[in-house]
Amino acid sequence: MGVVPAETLITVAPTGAETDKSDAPALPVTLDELVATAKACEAAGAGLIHVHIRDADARPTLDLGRLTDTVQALREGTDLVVQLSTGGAVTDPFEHRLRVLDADPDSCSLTCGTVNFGSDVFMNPWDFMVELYRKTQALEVVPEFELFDLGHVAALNRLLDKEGLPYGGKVHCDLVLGVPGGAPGTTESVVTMARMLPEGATWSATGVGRSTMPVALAALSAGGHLRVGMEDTLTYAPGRPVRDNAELVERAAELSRLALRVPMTVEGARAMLNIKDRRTGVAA
Ligand code: KMH
Ligand code: ZN
Repeated sequence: MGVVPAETLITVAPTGAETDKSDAPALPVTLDELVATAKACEAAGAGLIHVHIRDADARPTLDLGRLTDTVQALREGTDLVVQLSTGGAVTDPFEHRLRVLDADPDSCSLTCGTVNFGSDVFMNPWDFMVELYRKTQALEVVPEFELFDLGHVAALNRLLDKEGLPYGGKVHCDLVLGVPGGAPGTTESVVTMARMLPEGATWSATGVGRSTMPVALAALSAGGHLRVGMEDTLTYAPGRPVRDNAELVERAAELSRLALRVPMTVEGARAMLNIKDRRTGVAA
């Protein structure tokens, strides 16, 4: 796991695909709401935004036109690293998930294996992983490897062995813990999975629901970065709903400072991940 870095990349995942707007009115589901959220989270210390979008009825969608407009709007309104989800919703077909990259994001998620997801199944078979990975390399999009379970870490190592390094040469992972069916959101999961990551990889962690705080504290002490947001967490404290995504970023920034690690700037995030600068067309 190595040395604890002096800075913390804070990723915000503001929307997700699972929560209904009617159950969480603060969930950003329109483009205007998403851009306003992104600006507030950038001001609060976020460096990267993990994006799921919704259609006109606030249902999850991977519509390519909407995704393209979203990337452009976030790029115009913020300097955040724009990461599109290729996980989408559990019902999204593989070809739509592959097509996400055509929206020209800076980064995309790439989940390294199938996992039970409540009473659903989030499908990520090997051949799909490889096809998606090759497309990230061809389009110079930096993948973030989403790891829901220990076997996903083994699959990531196998992917890198067989297919080489990602675009930009940096391996960045996100431990997604506490999903019903995946690794639990505990310090033990954080440490066990982080130890198995490829040498030199950077990683963040997020704990779903009540595991948010244990996972965040474990990640900070183990040298990881933080992902927070309403995709994963709807309750700020027992009995108290999250006000908005920015307050989760503010809490992450405060935790980071308490751990004597400053929130990473967006330029720091771009450098750490070796993001191709699509804002100016200048290669990383
Ligand atoms: N919504 C989940 C089924 C990702 O964004 O890549 C998948 C997910 C992972 O959220
Ligand atoms: Zn997601």
